[in-house]
Amino acid sequence: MKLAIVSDLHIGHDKFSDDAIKQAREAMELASTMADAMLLPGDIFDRRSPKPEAMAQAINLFRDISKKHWNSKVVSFTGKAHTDIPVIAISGTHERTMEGKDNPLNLLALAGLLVDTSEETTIIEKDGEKVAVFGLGGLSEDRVKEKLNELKPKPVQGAFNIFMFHQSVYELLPFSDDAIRYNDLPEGFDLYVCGHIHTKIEGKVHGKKFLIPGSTVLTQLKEGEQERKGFIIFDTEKQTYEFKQIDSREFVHRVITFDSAEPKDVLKRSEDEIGAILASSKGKPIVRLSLEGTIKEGFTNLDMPIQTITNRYSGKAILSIDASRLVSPAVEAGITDIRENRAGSLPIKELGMGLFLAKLKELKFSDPAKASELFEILSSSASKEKVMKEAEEFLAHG
Ligand SMILES: [Mn+2]
Repeated sequence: MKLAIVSDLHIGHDKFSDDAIKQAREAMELASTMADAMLLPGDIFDRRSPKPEAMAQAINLFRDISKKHWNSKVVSFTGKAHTDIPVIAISGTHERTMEGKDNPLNLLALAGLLVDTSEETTIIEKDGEKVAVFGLGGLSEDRVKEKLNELKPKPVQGAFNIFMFHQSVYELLPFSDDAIRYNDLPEGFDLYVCGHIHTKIEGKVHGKKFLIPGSTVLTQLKEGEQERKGFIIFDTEKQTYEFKQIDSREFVHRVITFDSAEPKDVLKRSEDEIGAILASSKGKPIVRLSLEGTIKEGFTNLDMPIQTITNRYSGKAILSIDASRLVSPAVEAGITDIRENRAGSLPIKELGMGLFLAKLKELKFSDPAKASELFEILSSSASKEKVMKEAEEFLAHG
C-alpha cells in the first residue's frame, strides 16, 4: 500500500492563515492522487478552538478529499468510526484539550470526514493487504510514558503496523528530561510516524523507520524552516519513502554583522541583502534579517531605520527584522561591568538581554533568531513550571 503522511497543517494560523490552507490543500490534493490512504499526525488546526472561518476551511478541504477515489478503506476501528474513508488522523499539541473533551479534530471525525485514531487502532485494507495504525494524540510531555503504560499499544497480527504520535522526542529536542526517548516507544511496529517537529526527519526506532514529514506551512521564522515544505509517500511493500515537495512560500533568513554601524550603513546593507534575495526568489518570500554587532557611538538601537526598510519592501516581501543583537557599546560596557561585578547605568532589561545573548552564544544555541522572544517568555512573572513549558513549546515549534 502507498501511504501519504501529511503533518502539521496549522489551519487557522494567526499570521499565515492563507498559506496554511492553500498549502494544506495543495499537499492533500496531490497526496490523494499518489496514495491509497492518508495519515495525518496532528496539528491539523493551529488551535484548540479555531475560528468558524478556519473550521469552514478545514471542512471544505476534508470534504473534497473524502470524495477522492480511495483504493483502500477502513475495515476495523476500536472506537466509533463515522466513515470508512482512509483518512486517518490524530490530534496534535495545538488541538489538545482536557482529556475526554472534544477538540476540533474529533469534530471532523464526528462529521465523517476522517477517522480520529487518537488512542485507538484503525485497520485499513486494500486487495487483502492490511495496515493497522495505532495513534497517540499529542499530550504534555510528562504524561506520555504514563499514557503508553496505560494503553499498552500492541501491533495487529497479519497487518503492517504503524505507531503514529505527536510529541517531542528527546533525541531530537533535548530540552526537557520529560520528553520520551526512542526506546520508550512501544515495540513491534513496522513504522513510527510523528508530527510536532516542523522539519522533515528520518530516524530509527527499535530497528524500524521513524519518519517526520515536517509541516506543510511555515509557522515560525526559524533557521530550519528554510527548507521546502511537503509530505511523505511511504510504500509498505518496499518499506521505502519519497518526500514530495509542494509549492510553499519561500523563507530566507540572513544574518548581517555590523561593526560600529550608523543608520545609513544599516539601511544600505539591509537593502542590498533584500534586493539580492528578491532577485533570486519567486512570489513574495518571507525574509528575516538578523542584525548583529555594534552601533557607532552617539547612536542607539532606536535610531536604526528598521521601520523605513520594512515599509519600503512591504509589497514585495513579508519582512521581519530582528535588531535585538545590534547593540551600542554602552550595552556591551554594561555587560562587562556586570561580569566584573561593577554596577552599570543601563536599564535592567537591556542588561538582562545582553547577558542572555552572551549566554546563548556560549551555549552555541542553534536558533538565536528568536532570542528576544525567548527572553520575554523566560522573564515573564508566571510560575517557573509555566514559563519552562512555554519556552519548551516555543523552541519545539512556536
Ligand atoms: Mn505543529
